[in-house]
Amino acid sequence: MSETPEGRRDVKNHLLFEISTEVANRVGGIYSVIKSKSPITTAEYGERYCLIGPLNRTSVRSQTPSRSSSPFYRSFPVPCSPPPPYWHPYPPKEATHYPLSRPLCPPASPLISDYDVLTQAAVEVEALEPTNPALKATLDAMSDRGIQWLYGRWLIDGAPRVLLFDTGTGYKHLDEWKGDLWSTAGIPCPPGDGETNEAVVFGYLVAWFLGEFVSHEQSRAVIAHFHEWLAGVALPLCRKRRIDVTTIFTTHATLLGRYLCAGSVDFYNNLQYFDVDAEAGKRGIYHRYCIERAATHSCDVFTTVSHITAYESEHLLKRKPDGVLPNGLNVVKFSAMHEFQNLHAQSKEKIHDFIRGHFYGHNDFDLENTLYFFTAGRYEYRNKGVDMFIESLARLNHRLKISGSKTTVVAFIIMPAQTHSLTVEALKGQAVIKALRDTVDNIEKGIGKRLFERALRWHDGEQVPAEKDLMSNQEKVMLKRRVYALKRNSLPPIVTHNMVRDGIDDQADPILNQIRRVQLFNHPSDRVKIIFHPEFLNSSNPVLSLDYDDFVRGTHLGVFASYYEPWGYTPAECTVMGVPSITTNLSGFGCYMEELIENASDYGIYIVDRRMKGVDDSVNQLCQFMYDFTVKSRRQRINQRNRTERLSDLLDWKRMGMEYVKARQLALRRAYPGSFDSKEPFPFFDGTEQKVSRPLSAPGSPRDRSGMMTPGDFPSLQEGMEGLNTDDYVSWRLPEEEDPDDYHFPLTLR
Ligand code: G6P
Ligand code: 1S3
Repeated sequence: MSETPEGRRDVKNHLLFEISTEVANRVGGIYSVIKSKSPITTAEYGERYCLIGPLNRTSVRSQTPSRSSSPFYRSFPVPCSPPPPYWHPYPPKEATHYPLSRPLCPPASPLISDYDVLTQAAVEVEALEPTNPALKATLDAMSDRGIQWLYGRWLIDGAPRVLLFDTGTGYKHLDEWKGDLWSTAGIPCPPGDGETNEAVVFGYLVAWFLGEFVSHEQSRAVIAHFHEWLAGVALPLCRKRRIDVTTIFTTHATLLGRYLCAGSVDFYNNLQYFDVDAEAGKRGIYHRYCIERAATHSCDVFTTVSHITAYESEHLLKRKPDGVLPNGLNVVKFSAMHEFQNLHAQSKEKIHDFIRGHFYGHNDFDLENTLYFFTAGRYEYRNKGVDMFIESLARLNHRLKISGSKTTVVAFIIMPAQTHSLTVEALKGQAVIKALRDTVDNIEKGIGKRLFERALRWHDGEQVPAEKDLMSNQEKVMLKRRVYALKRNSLPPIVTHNMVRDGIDDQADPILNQIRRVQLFNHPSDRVKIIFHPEFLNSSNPVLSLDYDDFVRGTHLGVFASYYEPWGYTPAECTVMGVPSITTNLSGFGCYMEELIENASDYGIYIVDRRMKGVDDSVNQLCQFMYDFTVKSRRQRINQRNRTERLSDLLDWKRMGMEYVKARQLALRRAYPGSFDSKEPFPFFDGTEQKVSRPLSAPGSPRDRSGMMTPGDFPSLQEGMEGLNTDDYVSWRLPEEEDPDDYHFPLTLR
């Protein structure tokens, strides 16, 4: 990468473009990454930051991307097809009407109907007129060639600027671009792969934009940060066309990793032996693999999200990442510790309500002595460890039974699959319980009224009214009818929805089949009950009316026994909500926590060894973790939740974001070495007002890690970092444990 003939580009006030197909497009984990990272990135860059994505009209219109309708699903190699393409625990947001202050730029053509744009803008983006001259000139030039786009503010925390290209307006060049990709980069694009076509069109539009933009903006350096192979086509183009930008590529998983793990391959022990081209070819993804590998080798700085995926990338993509950029979260702290504990109790009460309905006629277990476990994620049966979860639940059931435990575990599986409706039983359960509650409320009111009236007329020497006289005959009949309605000849159902798999019924569903195999049928004698909710959680759901966050808060333990999990947001989300979780040492999150905390299980992070142990031993370890959890007293659970919640600063972007800073620093230094004097500190931030605030820092920790580096440290990311003040990010330590007696325990403690 050369510097401009006119002189050096200003690296200090450089511009940052972040490119992903999940910008303002709720699809999966990458959406969570860029959305939750937005506040710290906009705080650092302000107007110098812009996200680039496709204008995904189809998914915008339907609000819920589906495999067939969304051009930007990542296809999954799941043998138990067809799962929903993307999963995220949060259901799509309700559309809130947002006034469009400006028209779409350029004026809308029939290709983007007002309806489409209004819906997109209404949900996520407020349209803006570009004011930056270089941006305006570039977009005008693209408009003149018939490319449509939407520029505006993404209506999320930080309100970053976004530029969404309507890929539909670029399809007229598809054949030409496919030919060019073959002749310039040797990447083949067979016909009939819509996902790759989208990636090609989007990639060419982005490369076009960047090339044009840097010809107008000649004074400042530009960093283009690409996420995942779907956004990666532009990378070889930038390199071949010698576009004067510096590039970063972050892969959030590898294509081959997903495909191989979903099969029955001993993935981790054979990583270095796979014939990657042949494996990609066998699975019909050779051309996609070529794009991913070209992106990996064309970028200035190559990164991934965890060390385990870095290792995988080194072998499957044949380049050792320069660093690891782990995923963070926007941590919202409550002013007092007990607030999140209260939220747990409130949400748990709502789950109790659901359970009363679901188990009507079989409410023979004590809810005060019931624990809620759950797993959640995209329906990747083996990769997300559902197979192991169900097997270990069966063993847990056996152990609880033989130990004579009074504890009941209700295990939820929240994994969207193909369904066509809620089951009649699920709806009926909630209805009969509601009717019973209404009747009891009415009787209660009637009894209260009668008691009051009789007490008013009470005279000396009279008996106080007897309870049996307070209930009218009509009320007794009503109550009997409600109680009889609770009779049920069948066991409480496992699944809340009618499932369709491969167009037939639920016979082919791997989760249901394994539940059948281990015979966890919600029998009264079972100490472990299972509920499979194959849908997003949503507070407007008539059966389990809770949003995902509220549901998680109300549970006791999240279980994520993943086999393939580059990072894994689900256990991280549990942690910041103070909910203990079980993860594995094959997940990026699990490895990170294991590395950082000596006695992780004390802090509510249990890590199953799926690396060194055989499958059976891992299942037993998982079962043991769950069993140990069931014997904790309420007080122990409360204490553990407090400790779990205190880990949340570890996952805050204020700390994790440092790795992104380092990657950008490295990219600039690689592209513009002459602009840096290694002896002088690199003036990273413009001024103190843009500095990311100091994370919680208190003395003492389970392991003395003072002076520790941040989680992604790789030697190359440290290149030229001597002068960079990283104190604000790296001086984090686990806060001192407070005296448990500081916490006000309720009287109901066991
Ligand atoms: C929170 C609430 C307590 C409640 C407890 C139940 O700590 O503040 O009032 O007793 O949760 O905990 P458990 O683990 O039994 O759901
Ligand atoms: C990927 O999404 P996934 O669920 O397909 O990217 C996420 C964000 O980096 C990551 O957390 C997850 O493990 C990956 O698998």
